[in-house]
Amino acid sequence: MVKLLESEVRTREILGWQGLHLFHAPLSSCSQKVRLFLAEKGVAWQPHPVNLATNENISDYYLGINPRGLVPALVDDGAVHIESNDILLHLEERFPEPRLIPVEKRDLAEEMLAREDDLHVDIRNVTFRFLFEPPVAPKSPEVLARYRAFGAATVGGEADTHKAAEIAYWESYGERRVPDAEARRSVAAFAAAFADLEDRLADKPCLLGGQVSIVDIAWFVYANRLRIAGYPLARHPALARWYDRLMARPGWADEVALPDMLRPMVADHQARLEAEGRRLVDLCGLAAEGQCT
Ligand SMILES: N[C@@H](CCC(=O)N[C@@H](CS)C(=O)NCC(=O)O)C(=O)O
Repeated sequence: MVKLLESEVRTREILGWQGLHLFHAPLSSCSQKVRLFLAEKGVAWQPHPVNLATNENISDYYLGINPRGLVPALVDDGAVHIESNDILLHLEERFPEPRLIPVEKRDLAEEMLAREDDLHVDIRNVTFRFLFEPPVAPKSPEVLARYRAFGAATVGGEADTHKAAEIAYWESYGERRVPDAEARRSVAAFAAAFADLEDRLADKPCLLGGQVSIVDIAWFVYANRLRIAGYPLARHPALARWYDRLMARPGWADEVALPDMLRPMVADHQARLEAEGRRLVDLCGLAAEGQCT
């Protein structure tokens, strides 16, 4: 699990914080996952919203908490945990009831979470292509210089490569945006993952069996993002039914709904894509399914 050493926490004030504090952002899929998990556990937590649009995550303060500059980050009685799936595993240990990882399925759960994490660049591609398009240089040279300069160079005592990968992504973003081939590849990666989930759901209501688990939470967030992006979930009937059942659980639909302030931007973007014949279904040669948002 990715936990920072105390010496790596440069924003020292948080070391004295008691209870659960979550640094998160509304539309961040990884934050949605952790918030849903906490709601299912019925645990109280203190929110610390981080504005990604203004690069608040690339501040001395936040990089002093998560040197990777990513949300979410959990501060639990002064200890910093990063990486959403590791945060969930930590929370499951800390608050075992209700169980969200069946004990006998822990290995499978970790494997399915790892597969979900592997698709993180793909969810970003889908978001930046089919929900909205960030400006050409969402992170200016000054912001990137800050990114390089602040925060610990190690995470959990080990030299960290994640920050360099993030910086490389943002440095080249302006030239490439999300090219057609990359968008198609990302959607195909989700289509393959959904086909696998479809098989798993053939004989059970949830991905690990009869009860909602950590794996349902994680994949629900991705299924929802793809649906909003215009992916026809009905291509996978059992998955679509599973999704509808989860949407009906108290609080789930609200958690993953597009924030009101983003709705006009997404609607404009998707109207433009439709007019240009560049929606997700057009680009990927899929049959459309009703309204995307
Ligand atoms: N593997 C990380 C990925 C975290 C991540 O990439 N978070 C995104 C939001 S979903 C972020 O903070 N992006 C920073 C930015 O947009 O500048 C995790 O699971 O926590």
